[in-house]
Formats: sequence, C-alpha cells, structure tokens
Amino acid sequence: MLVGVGVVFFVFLLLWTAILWWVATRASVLVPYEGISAVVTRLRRWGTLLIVVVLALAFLLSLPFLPYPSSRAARLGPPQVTVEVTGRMWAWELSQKTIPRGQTVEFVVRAVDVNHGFGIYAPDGRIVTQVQAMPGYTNRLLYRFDEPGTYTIRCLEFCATGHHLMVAEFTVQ
Ligand SMILES: [Cu+2]
Repeated sequence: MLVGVGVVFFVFLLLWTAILWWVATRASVLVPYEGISAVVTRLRRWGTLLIVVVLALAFLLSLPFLPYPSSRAARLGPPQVTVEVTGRMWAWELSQKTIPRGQTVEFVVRAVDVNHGFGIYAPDGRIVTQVQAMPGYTNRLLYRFDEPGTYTIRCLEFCATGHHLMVAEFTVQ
C-alpha cells in the first residue's frame, strides 16, 4: 500500500515537473509583472482560502479517528474484556491468549524493568495498534478485533540485546 502511494506520488511528481518544464521552455513572450500581479493576487487569496477550508474539513472529519484514549472510548464503548499485559526483558505475559472477536478489549499494559513498546500485528502483518509499556506506569489500550486469526505482539522499543525475542501471540476467535 505505502509503496503504491509512493509510486503514484513519484509519477505525479515527474508529470508535474515535465509540464512545468514544457511550459517554461515554450514561454516566448515576456509579460511585465504588473500585467499578471492582479491575477496572482486573486489566485493566492482564493488558493489560500481553499487550502484552509480543505485542511479544516480534514481535521474535523478525522477527529473521531484520533488514537487517543478518549476518542477510542467514545467510539468503542466501555471494555467488555480486560487483558493484563506485562513486558519484561525479554518476553510478554498476557493474562489470556484468546480474545473474542467484535468485543471491546482493554489491554492494561505494564513493564517491570525498562520501557518496551507493545505493538499488535494483524495476521496479514499490518500493525493495528500500539502503546508504550513503562515501568511504574499503567497504560490502557482499547481495541476491537473484527478479524479472527492469530495476532502477533512485537516489542517496538529497543530494550537491549534480547529485544528481537520479545514476540508473543494471541488468538482472536
Ligand atoms: Cu524491546
């Protein structure tokens, strides 16, 4: 997906550069700046307004999808399942390894030694959600799994030599 977006962006960039090049090399008549300044001023004014409106709309429409606990709680409702998670060098402990699908799960995430990153990957390899696991602090992560399968937990915070061993799994069914 990301590679696809990158390719589209790159092709668009090449086309845009080619168009600019084509226009610039064919511009034979020099127009004094006074002749176009009114047009440019109008373009700037309406262009700026358009950008502000588009960005404001994008901001408002994306607010419910912000990954903050309050917006997640409003969207997913109170947790129906609670999973205690402990991160330590170099393993994850979960209070349960099977999670019902379609229910709001609260991961109560702690660490006993150093900072770890609690990252959950879907069966197809996408990362679906993550939160820090910190010593002396409890993080709560709400999520609802709609797809059944085996999910993988990986540590997302380099936590010394055994960091790559911090892999665990749970099943959604
Ligand atoms: Cu780690």
